[in-house]
Amino acid sequence: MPSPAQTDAVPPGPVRYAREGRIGVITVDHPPVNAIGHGVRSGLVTALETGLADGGADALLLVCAGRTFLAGADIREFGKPFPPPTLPDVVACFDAATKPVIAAIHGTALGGGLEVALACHVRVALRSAKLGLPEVKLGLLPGAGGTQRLPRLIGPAKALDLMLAGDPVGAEEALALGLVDAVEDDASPLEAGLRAAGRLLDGGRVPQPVSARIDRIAGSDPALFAARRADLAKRQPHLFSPHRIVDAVEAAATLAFADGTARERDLFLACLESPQRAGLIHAFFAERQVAKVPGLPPGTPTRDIRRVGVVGAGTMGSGIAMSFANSGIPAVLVDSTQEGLDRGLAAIRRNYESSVRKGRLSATQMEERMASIHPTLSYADLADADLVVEAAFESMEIKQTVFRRLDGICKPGAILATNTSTLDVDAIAAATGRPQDVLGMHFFSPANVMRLLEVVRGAKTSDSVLATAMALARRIGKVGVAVGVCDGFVGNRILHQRGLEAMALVEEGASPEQVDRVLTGFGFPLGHFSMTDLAGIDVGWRIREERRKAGDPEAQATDWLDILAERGRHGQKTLAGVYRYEPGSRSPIADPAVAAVIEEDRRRRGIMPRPVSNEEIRDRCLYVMVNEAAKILEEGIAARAVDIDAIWLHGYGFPSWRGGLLFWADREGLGRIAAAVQRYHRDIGGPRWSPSALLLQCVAEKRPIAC
Ligand code: 3H9
Repeated sequence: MPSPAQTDAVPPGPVRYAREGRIGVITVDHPPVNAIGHGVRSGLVTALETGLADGGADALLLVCAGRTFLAGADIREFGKPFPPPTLPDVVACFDAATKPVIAAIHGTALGGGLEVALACHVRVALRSAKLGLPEVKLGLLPGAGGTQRLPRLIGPAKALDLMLAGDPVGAEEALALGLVDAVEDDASPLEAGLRAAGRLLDGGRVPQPVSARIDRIAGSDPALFAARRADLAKRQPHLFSPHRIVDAVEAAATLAFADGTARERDLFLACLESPQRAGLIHAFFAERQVAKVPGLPPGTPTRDIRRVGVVGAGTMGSGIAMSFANSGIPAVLVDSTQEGLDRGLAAIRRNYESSVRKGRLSATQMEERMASIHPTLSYADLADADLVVEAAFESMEIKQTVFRRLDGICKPGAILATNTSTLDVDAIAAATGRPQDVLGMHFFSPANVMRLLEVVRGAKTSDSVLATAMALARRIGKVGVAVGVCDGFVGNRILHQRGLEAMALVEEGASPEQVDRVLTGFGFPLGHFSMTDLAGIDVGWRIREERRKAGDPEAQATDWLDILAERGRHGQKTLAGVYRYEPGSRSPIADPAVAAVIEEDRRRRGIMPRPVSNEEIRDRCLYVMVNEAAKILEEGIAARAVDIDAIWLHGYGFPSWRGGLLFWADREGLGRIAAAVQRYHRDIGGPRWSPSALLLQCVAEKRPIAC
């Protein structure tokens, strides 16, 4: 189909108008994702006015060029003044159009983009399109009429489901919901839109604007809103915008359209002003920024990864193999015993079966994924792997032996990665004759679920190996963050310091439950000790044993956690750790037996317990993390504050609405943090409280550490 001829009526810009027969075509062309910034907003209004004035156009079609329909408001503009026309102004112009307007959707129609489409008379989507209102993930609500129009189209209950989850739905589901009027087999959006416009004109019946429809909201049950509020109070007590979404949808169901829209505007502005909005938008850009590694030129050649190997079929190795299988990359899974291999495969199958039961995976997909994991006892099967991830026991001796073996078997150019969480990647690389091809790929448990991947660059790792691992991370749906070599890298190094502080607080008189309550109150999904139970106390115990052997001064004394581990209390997996667990439940229950072990440990050390305030727990647990993060930046182990923020957001459940550890630290006040660090250094001591020079420098220069 020829592309519409350009008229001279609208000057070149991100939006153009042209006519195709009886249809006036408005095309938005604003790469990469057609975000609705100021230029697009004014272009849309001008193009719409041109189309309405064009005597040859009986209907108007809105389409987008490039890979997607409008991806929403331009997020970079939030927090700055919005020059008119605002997005609600644009949407109002479409709503009031005196000719039928059709939106043809491809790629993703998100947020304000979907809201523009909702103000059109008809929506047609390509079968591959996705539609959603993800504003809640940015601490916002749909603020361009979405909270008022969507309930009018699909009913308040479904509208709340969509807006509170923020996840997009596919075109078929959108059709079933009534969100779109037709789904077209994949053609160009222009072709699909012109076909739909032709049908509309031939049929002669133009649907009412969505704003005028009331059948889906008439007689809405007020109990719906009360139930949603109660559910949010339980599930997302910290979050601001979901509650405002319920208020706005209730307004749609109870007020006239104009009044509901005014209410939406007030609620949107309240969200816009909230610190949570700033935090969540920082988190959004952090995820994208970390993909660009400083010093790694864009376009660095990457190696082709078609087939991978995983060494070790334990919890980590099985999860890593699943991560690859889930992305269509076949994996050879090697273990040293048949028993280990069987156990790993059984765990993988159980995991997939549970996804099938929950409807997240079809039985056929499960079998395809199982078939793409090739179990073997023979290292020789790794000969043609393009990349091998070693996930053996956390012991330098074992890892060096594995790497020596891999070096002898793997083809030249294969990348050899270690999943170590604490050991020296350079020492592991030195066991091979190809240290340039070695790096760390540190997955987080459960590896098939957690999005973080620390990509550890060794002293000799080549640019192309690093670039390949970063690209692979994206391909398997992970957030890859490049870090340097040090004990624990970035995430676990900070976690280790928090762990020492949490232990010290318990020794001084706090209970593990109190420490955990303070951390979950801050917004972490799990407290420190619940997380220890989840990871397994034996893992940390083994690491502490390595540290003790290595003579680390902070890890020498056996503590009450070691005593629990020695007594077989290894955490959730043994139904007993710092807490106890009922079979089949993950809910921690405080255990007097553990309180007795702690008490005994205090007596042994001659410590008289004292009451510890929640505020002290909060400050000590968080400030010790900030101090360590600043040292990591100082040493260049992380290149930017945003890398540390992304690591804690995606690997350790740092509350995304707080933006990230260092983003939060700036808002908490670096001066306050530095003063406390210096005080704790004096009163508590230990290397973890020695103040970071960078932290003190930022305070002296009155500059933020993050942004
Ligand atoms: C909203 O609409 C509010 C309204 O209700 C009310 C207003 C009054 N703005 O993710 P990618 C950039 S709130 C600015 O790698 P993909 C992104 O940073 C908005 N920039 O691509 C990156 O830049 P860079 C609701 C944006 O193909 C580049 O585009 N909408 C925006 O993997 C490529 O992004 C959303 O929340 C934006 N809206 O995924 C949608 N979106 O190259 C947010 C992207 O410099 N966006 N960028 O790093 C997405 O979910 C994904 O980007 C999308 C494409 C699925 C569209």
